[in-house]
Amino acid sequence: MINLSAISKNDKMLLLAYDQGMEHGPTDFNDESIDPYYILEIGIRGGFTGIIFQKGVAEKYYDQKYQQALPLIVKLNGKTNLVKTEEPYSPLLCTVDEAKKLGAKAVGYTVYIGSEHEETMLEELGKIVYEAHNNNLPVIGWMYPRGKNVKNPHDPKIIAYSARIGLEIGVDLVKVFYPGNVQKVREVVKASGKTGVVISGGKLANEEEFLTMAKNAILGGARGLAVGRNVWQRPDPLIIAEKLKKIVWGDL
Ligand code: FBP
Repeated sequence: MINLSAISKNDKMLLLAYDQGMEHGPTDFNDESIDPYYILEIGIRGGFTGIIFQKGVAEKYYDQKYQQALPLIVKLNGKTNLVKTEEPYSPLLCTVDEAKKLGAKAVGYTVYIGSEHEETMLEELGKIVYEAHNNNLPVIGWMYPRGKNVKNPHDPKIIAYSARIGLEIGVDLVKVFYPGNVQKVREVVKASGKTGVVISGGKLANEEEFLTMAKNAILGGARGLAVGRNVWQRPDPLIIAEKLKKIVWGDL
């Protein structure tokens, strides 16, 4: 089994997502967060166990200084939000080999479970798992239910199904939506078996709500969190990072 130790601490992880420039565009950013160096500093000073970039940002900003202190996760596929299709597909933009050369300690790939293009994404992910594991790199599956076949992407049963697909296809970690409470997180964790679970952040939420979600995720057995906007869209990201660290590493 592939080891997740390169992107975790004591088996738990706090990952900082910063691929939103591709997925949503600069409207997610302000004058500070538009700069990848600002995010890298949050990653290091906030004690994150990994930073998630698309390959272009990784190539231009993941300088040596960061390579020592903050593990890189390269997101291999991506899409914009300009094409308003009901059936999303996220094409492969980077190979495992390129990610490895950029210094990645893990790779990520989004599957829109339920989309009419699901089969293409599952096929691509299957190949990525093979290549990444041959290179001893863990794979994180962004398992996001989407498309007109999915009535409610936040239905805990659909989230558990998405997590299970991650186990079936061989990813080492699934990044899934928060299913709503501790018991539902437990069910998702159970469905994903030996594949670990990290919970996604979503749009900037009220701090209390966000921290409750984080606590429930950990209490339910998730291995950690993979969040972006709820950290770097706040005026002081290091304060929320401190609170998240306490939750993830045991001070509930
Ligand atoms: P956030 O914590 O900011 O939601 O980031 C998590 C993430 O999965 C990112 O990696 C990705 O860019 C974004 O959400 C995609 O969001 P959506 O699919 O809802 O547009």
